[in-house]
Amino acid sequence: MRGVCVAFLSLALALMMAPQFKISAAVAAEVGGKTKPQRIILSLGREGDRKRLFHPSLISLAVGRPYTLVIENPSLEIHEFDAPGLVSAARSSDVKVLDDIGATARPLAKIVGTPAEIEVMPGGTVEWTFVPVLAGSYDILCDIEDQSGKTHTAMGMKGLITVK
Ligand SMILES: [Cu+2]
Repeated sequence: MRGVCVAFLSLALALMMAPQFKISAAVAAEVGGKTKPQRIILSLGREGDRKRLFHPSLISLAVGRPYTLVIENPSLEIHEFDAPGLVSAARSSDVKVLDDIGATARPLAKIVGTPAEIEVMPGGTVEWTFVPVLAGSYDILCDIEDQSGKTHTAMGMKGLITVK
């Protein structure tokens, strides 16, 4: 009987030390907001033009760490940040809508919870604060269409967020 108890305790201990439990604890701590989120600026298009691109187009994140993705639109047209894979692989904190780009931007609204798609008007910024909880590679798309009905992503506006 004692041997069974020891074996059970060892198994329980081994399970608690397993990597997935460590990640869960780390994620729980970060979702609790103990660490200041790392800010990453993602530009939708470029200042003053109509190029359809994400800049940068490759972003690397770590599981269990908090981030604020600062999604700016300095271009002349509306763009979208659509990353459904990442959104469902992240614990969202909130989404902040700002009236401008850069240090002088003032918040207009804050939405608590998970964003589906984020559209940003020219000259605006949206800050999404979240903790990635699942490793993987997640596409970023822009489904805004031009007059011909072609999406910006079909014209080359795509990016990739890798979570390790
Ligand atoms: Cu676009």
